[in-house]
Amino acid sequence: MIRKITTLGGYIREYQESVENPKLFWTHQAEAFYWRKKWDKVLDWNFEEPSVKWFLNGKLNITENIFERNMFLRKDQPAIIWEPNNPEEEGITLTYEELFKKVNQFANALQKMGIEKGDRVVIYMPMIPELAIAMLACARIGAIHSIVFAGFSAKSLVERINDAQAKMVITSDEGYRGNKTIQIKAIVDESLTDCPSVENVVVVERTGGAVDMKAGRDIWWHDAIQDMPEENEAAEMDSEDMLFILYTSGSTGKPKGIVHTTGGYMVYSAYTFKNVFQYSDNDMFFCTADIGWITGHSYIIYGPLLCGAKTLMFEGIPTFPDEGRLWEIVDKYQVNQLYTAPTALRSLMTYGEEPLDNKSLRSLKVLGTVGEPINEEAWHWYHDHIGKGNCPIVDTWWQTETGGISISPLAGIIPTKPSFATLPIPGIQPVVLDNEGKELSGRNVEGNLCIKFPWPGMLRTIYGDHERCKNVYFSKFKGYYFTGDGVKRDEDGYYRLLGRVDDVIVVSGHNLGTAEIENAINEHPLVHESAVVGYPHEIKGQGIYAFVVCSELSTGGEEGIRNSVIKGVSKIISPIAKPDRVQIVSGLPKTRSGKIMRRILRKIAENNYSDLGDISTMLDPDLVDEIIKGRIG
Ligand code: 7RM
Repeated sequence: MIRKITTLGGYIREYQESVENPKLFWTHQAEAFYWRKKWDKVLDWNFEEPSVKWFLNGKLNITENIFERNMFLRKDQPAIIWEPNNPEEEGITLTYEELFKKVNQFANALQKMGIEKGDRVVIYMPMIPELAIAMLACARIGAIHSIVFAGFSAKSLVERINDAQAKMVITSDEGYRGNKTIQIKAIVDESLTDCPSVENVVVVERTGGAVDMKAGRDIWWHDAIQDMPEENEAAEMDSEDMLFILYTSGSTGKPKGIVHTTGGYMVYSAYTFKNVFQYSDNDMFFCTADIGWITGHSYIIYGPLLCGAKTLMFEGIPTFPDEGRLWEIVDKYQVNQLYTAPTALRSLMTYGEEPLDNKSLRSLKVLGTVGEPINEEAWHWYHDHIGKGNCPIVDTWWQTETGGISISPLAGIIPTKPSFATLPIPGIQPVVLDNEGKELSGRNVEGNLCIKFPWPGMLRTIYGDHERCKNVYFSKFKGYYFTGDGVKRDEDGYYRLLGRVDDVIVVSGHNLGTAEIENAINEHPLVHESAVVGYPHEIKGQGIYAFVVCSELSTGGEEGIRNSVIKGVSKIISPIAKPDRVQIVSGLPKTRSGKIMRRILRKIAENNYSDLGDISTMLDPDLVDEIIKGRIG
């Protein structure tokens, strides 16, 4: 069992230990797991190549740590609780034993179809239990899963399948999302005309909608598992064998296949899950992310299941059939920990408190956020209306590349402060570097967030392109892992994330983080959300361009809002941070995971939008034309 930190003193002690003797610290954590053969060296690393190896020559299987290790205590305990898109449809609960059998059965099916250790399998599926089963079955037999969020286009899917040279795609006929039905298999079919490496496609029947099945290539899931035994001997994996590849968009357009390996990722995802959320036996944990993102990998599946937790998996969206859906789910399953994104909160806030009217929400103990800075207004709304003032908020900073939460309060242990991710997780050694690479020590400093010592959950490489991994993360600041984020360490030693460093605006020599300005703008009562970018300005070097989404227009109309937004920023931060241009828009261009695409807005603000680059990950591409039409300047 992973030990849980329970007091602030405990955190301080454990953090110190993790810095003074990281190898010993992680040895203790790793010993909580079942290893077929123990490692003979804890860590081997250098950040120049880079090369990072944890628990060297240790042999294990991550699913043995989820199933065999939990079976004695939790055989009949729910593992995955699945809530369908349509609340009228019945949900599904899989106990540890039931899930284990299904994973084994599908693992056997994969092997029968010729999938071997090391083969890449792309999973392109809606949020249904088979997605979890498929992913764990891959891990069971040592195949490398690469999950692609089922909202991605055929073109994005092709790019990922080909980069990974996947031998198989696992998908479903269609998917439900709110009141829409998504043609998932049709997108796979369209993609596969350009993917010669794929030999087979396994198709889960979700909706029963008509699909084309290509003879010799496509096979139904229910046929594939026919007569398959419910036992499967787990493949013996080396600690540093690849567990999965997960693609994340890069600044140059071509997605990066982030590689995570078995031993380190296992230890790190479980350790952070238990400690950050302070999960206790029998709690119900609900992470609203899609498993297609790292948040879903680490905190719907691996972290919770490794800890023997009950993890809720939701197929639908927060606004279907109405805006109270998330809160209804919290009450229905008596959720104890809720983990979601600020963007979801900001959009739910716009419906006011009415969707909360007949909801209790009293089961909640911990609230979490991830993905972007949470502005103070959303923080307070979450705290007051969802947590009823009783639940600590963990603002968790991390990345696909870090594998798990890296800077965050431990719930109820580290005192929180709105819009601060607070302190590093034990084992994480963050540093603030100036642009010349000098470490800024002490309090009240601001600069580039880097990490100076390896941790078990960190990426090992970019699949097929180690040179790119080196260039992106290990070259700008020699000897450090560079996160790409700007950060401030305040007078309490707390970390506040300031957005991507390429989002810094330099106005008349002053460095301003976009997040800080956006925060100030969002305090305006009529502002729903905003995005700030820089544009070339003759006098100041860069001017500040704000795109603002309003819930309604005040009596003064657009002009009134513009003026009050500018006044507000001036008062909250300083007149230096005053936006030069404020454009009211109906929405912001976002990725499907909810991140604002500032790259696009920057080009529009710079009046240079003939080539916007890859916009295939954008949620609502129609917005772009509207924003260009309303452009100021
Ligand atoms: C987990 C995830 C990573 C980027 C990261 C940041 C931003 C994530 C926070 C945050 C401020 C947070 N992985 N980010 N969490 N910024 N506060 N709590 O989102 O690979 O998709 O994105 O997201 O810029 O570098 S990710």
